[in-house]
Amino acid sequence: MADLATLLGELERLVQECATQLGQASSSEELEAVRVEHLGRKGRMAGAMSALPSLGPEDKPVAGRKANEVKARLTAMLEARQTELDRAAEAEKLASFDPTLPGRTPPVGSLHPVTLVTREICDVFAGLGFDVVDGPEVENDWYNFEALNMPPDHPARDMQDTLYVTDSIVLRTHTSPLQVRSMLAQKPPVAVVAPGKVYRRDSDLTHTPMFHQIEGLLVDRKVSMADLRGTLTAFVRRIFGPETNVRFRPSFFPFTEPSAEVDISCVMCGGTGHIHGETCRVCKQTGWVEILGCGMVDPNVYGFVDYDPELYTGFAFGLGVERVAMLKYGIGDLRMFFENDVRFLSQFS
Ligand code: 2NL
Repeated sequence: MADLATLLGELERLVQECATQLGQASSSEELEAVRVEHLGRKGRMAGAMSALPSLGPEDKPVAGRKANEVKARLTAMLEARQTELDRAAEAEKLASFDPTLPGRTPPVGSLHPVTLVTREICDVFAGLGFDVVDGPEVENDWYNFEALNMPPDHPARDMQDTLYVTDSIVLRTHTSPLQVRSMLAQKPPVAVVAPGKVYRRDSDLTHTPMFHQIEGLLVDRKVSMADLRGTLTAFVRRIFGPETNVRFRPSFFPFTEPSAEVDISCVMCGGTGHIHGETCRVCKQTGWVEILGCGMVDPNVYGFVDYDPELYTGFAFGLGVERVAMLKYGIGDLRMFFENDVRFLSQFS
């Protein structure tokens, strides 16, 4: 016959010893070992309880109650110690790094200078009431040449200059076809700017087979050369600064009459031709740099889009985006735009 007092004593000792061991346990693994030793299926608790059946009938409920109480205390002790260990581990983790350090900035990328300049130019014209249009880069030759007063025998249509897809389909050589499409789609007044990629059969230090152009067109009653001069002067001063001077030189394009090329006072030397006592490399000492071509829309063009040339006049212009970007940012080499070297590109964000 087992003795109740011995059993109760054993249970109480178990609690004491568990407490001592828990104080020394310093990891989850050690904690688990303590739990198994005391509460496991073959542990000390189970061992002590094996004496229960041989207790007297009046002692059994007393021992049973004590056993439940001890079990609850052991469980609570184990949990409390686990929480303590978790906290200590967390504190150690926090102490091992400095949360006030700045962190690593991921590379976020930036817009290509051609994109930036395209947007800037289109924004200026949008502010003047122009619509921004786009359309196909592969064009029927009617839109690219015929409707622009360039008949089949025109020299610019030569295989030497144009990238042909078939006999009558080309990679657009300018964005003018977008403006032809705009005129076919609506009656005057039309005011559009057409940015986009254009293609020419040309490749050397200063020419790439693909480059970016922006063309503009305004057609209405009584549009004059003075409107052209005023609009382009305002535009140039918005892009290159209010001190920029402008001059118009007579020129020729098949789709405008009269035609002109526009120079601006050199962005590098301010029009003096010299910089830091040396001749300016940008304007080659002339004080001027060419920025765009323009003119009054040739009346022949109106015939192709069914506008009455007696009623309407208009102006048009075209410029190369890479060229504007080179002047604006002082980039000396056209190839920079196409190499996509991040050290170059990241300077324009
Ligand atoms: C340049 C300058 C230019 C145009 C483009 C144009 C468009 C239509 C009608 C008339 Cl739909 N003209 N565009 C006009 C003048 C100059 O580009 O340097 N081009 C080679």
